[in-house]
Amino acid sequence: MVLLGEKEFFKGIGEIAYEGRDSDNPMAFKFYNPEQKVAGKTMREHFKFAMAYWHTLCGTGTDPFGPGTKQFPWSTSSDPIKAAMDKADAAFEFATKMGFDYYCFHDFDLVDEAETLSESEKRIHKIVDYLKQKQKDSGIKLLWGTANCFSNPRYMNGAASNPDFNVVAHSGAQVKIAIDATIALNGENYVFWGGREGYMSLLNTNMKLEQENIGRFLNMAKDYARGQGFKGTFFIEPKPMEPTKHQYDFDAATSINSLREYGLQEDFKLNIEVNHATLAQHTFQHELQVAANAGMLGSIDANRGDYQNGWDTDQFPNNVLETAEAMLVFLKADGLQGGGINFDAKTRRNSTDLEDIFLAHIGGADTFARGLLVAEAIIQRSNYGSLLENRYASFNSGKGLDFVRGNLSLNDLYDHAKLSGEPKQISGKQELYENILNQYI
Ligand code: XLS
Ligand code: NI
Ligand code: NI
Repeated sequence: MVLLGEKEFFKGIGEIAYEGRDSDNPMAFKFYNPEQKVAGKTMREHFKFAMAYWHTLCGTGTDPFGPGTKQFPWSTSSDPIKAAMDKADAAFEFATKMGFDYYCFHDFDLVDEAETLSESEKRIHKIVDYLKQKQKDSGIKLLWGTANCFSNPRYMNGAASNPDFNVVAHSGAQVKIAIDATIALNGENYVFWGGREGYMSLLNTNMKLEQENIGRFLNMAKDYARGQGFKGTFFIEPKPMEPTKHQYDFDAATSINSLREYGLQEDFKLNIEVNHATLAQHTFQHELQVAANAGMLGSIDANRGDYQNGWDTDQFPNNVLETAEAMLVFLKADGLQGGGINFDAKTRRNSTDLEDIFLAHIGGADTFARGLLVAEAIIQRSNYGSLLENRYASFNSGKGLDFVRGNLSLNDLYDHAKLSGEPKQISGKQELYENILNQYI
């Protein structure tokens, strides 16, 4: 049963069902079958799909060349609380119809920011009460909350990294309120994407102080949330550039290093976004692997970029080949720690029908489902696992094993090399691996 508020916003659209790959129904899943078990867990459990409030409910299609193109029927009231409640009704109607168990938001996606901090806080409290009821009625949960400390002009020089302490404090207040909201809604995680934490010119920047301040700030936020009983995980979402030229959380490796430097490695993990990975000149799977290696693969922002463009186009995922490769990493890492997969993606500016939002999410969910099925098949049915293992077989016995155990010195390597002579050439067989991947698509 679809639980609705006073009105139905997505008229004529029912619950999206799994109909299998032969279905011609555009409003049905072809691969995402929530209850189907893959590698020991249902798809629903693996993915924990979430609706991203900002794109889905607030993204009207503005770009640098023109205003929004989409008239959302939930944003019509001039009363901010009424408008926020309508938006929440639309959000929960959408997630319910999609069969998604989660949603995620920035503070001011929920309700418009007011003139003063206290008035904004009051508004957030009101809408949080409303959302509590919506969560209760629908069973939909909060995957994570976050604070938008980058859109308001006051953050033009950064938030926690701002050269002015007054702005740092303001963002602290905003993060406190957003953490309170996340806890009140039983949010499972809390995200920090360093919106404008970075710089445009080194000439006017004290990089060391800015980064140290971020470390202090994140520790304060963590201590506050833990003090309030928050048990969830904090995520850093790396991104190399845009809006600033040099973002401090450039990529997974950089962010992991910062977290260790700040002493936050026990409480924080990473939220990896596909398009941020590609902007950093990495692949999505590379970033997942880096996070997994550090035990920090926390959550995923699903989308894709455009390889001919250099910005965060936030398109919906549709590349099965790349997603399958990413799902190989995902399955081998035993999935995500605490997080899920939210669609941090927007329909194109000229996709103006309300149903386009459904079509986009259906395609995104199907892409991940198909990728997961391919990855499972490769792991279970092909010789991929043994091929990869054999590539490193020299470390399983003899001197190689001694090396891995840390029992050799540089002199031991010297002796070994002298004894064993020129190493035999061993092919990397990349094309074979690529063919296996293709075979299971
Ligand atoms: C922007 C980010 C943002 C975060 C949440 O590029 O992806 O949407 O996910 O603040
Ligand atoms: Ni994101
Ligand atoms: Ni992004």
